[in-house]
Amino acid sequence: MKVAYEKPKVEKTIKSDLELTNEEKKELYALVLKSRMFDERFRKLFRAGRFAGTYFSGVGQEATAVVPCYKLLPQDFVGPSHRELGCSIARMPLRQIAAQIYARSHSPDKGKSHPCSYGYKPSNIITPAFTIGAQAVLATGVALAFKIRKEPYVALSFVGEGATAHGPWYEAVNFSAVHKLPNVFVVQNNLWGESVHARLVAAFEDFSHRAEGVGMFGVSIDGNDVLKVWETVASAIARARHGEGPTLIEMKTYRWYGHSEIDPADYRQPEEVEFWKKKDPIARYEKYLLDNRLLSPEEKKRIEAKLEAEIEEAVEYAEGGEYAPAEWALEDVYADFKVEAPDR
Ligand SMILES: Cc1ncc(C[n+]2csc(CCOP(=O)(O)OP(=O)(O)O)c2C)c(N)n1
Repeated sequence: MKVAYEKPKVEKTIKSDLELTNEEKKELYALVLKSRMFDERFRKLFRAGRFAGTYFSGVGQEATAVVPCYKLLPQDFVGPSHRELGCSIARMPLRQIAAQIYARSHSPDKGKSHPCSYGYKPSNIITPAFTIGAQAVLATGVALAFKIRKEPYVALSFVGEGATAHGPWYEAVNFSAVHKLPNVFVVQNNLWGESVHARLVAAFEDFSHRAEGVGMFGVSIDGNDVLKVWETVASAIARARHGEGPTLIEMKTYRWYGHSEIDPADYRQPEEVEFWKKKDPIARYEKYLLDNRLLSPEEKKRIEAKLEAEIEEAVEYAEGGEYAPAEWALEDVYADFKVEAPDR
């Protein structure tokens, strides 16, 4: 089969983005806050019975998902897991996210997936497979294609620490290391995989050790420090774009609520939750911006009001939609393309 492939045109030089401008720092603040406000609103909507299924909140770990996706190129690939609302907040219209959670037919997946499966083709976000760790396998395959096609793009994947104990994730990471692929593997260590503590998943504390076993560069950072996450991810992305291979980044963080909204999370001690709430990534970043006069209290209020209105508009959009008709169930299951017999 011959595939006519046209190399896309992109700027050859990638602006060195390790330093954020003051405007960008503020933009990033508005994005992490958007993730927090949207997430808290949707927890309430679920509890009020406004949509079905369940809801996976990422409150407390927003920096680990929003920040890596800030300023990616549209062609870059993002493989989120179930808790990565933040990736989509950075790369997808809010109303499309809301419609996805409500499983309405005008959502990008036409209302066919489980809530929190925020796939969005226009910005290369793959829908989470719900087999935890699977997005690392997909991201590795995509990164291999980028390398073969000599394209300067990167493929990011996101998993919790629990998923790193699964074979497919490890195989993907190993393959990427061997072939020096343009991947960034984010591991969000929020201490718990459902009710299983990280101690029962690995015999070490720092999940960046997983990188050593495959000969990959790995680093463990405070995932609740917005600028640290930025700096680490931006340099990993720059390395990947310049053919220097993949990076594994463990981000230490915490989910404030249960695994999903139907989990009371009573396997955790209240002191642990309180300890981590004091490390709130958004409050810390906000303090940094206010202390350095990069943000004023008035601007903060204006941003909040704007976000509130945007979220309400997204809820209205979702609630105004219909469920998908039953006959759609078998559509979009197989790709519709013709395979030509190879010349012999
Ligand atoms: C292969 C597989 N096993 C089990 C599950 C059920 N499951 C869904 S999420 C989850 C916990 C994942 O924990 P972690 O990877 O640490 O991510 P977190 O939920 O903490 O973000 C489990 C066990 C699944 N989806 N896929």
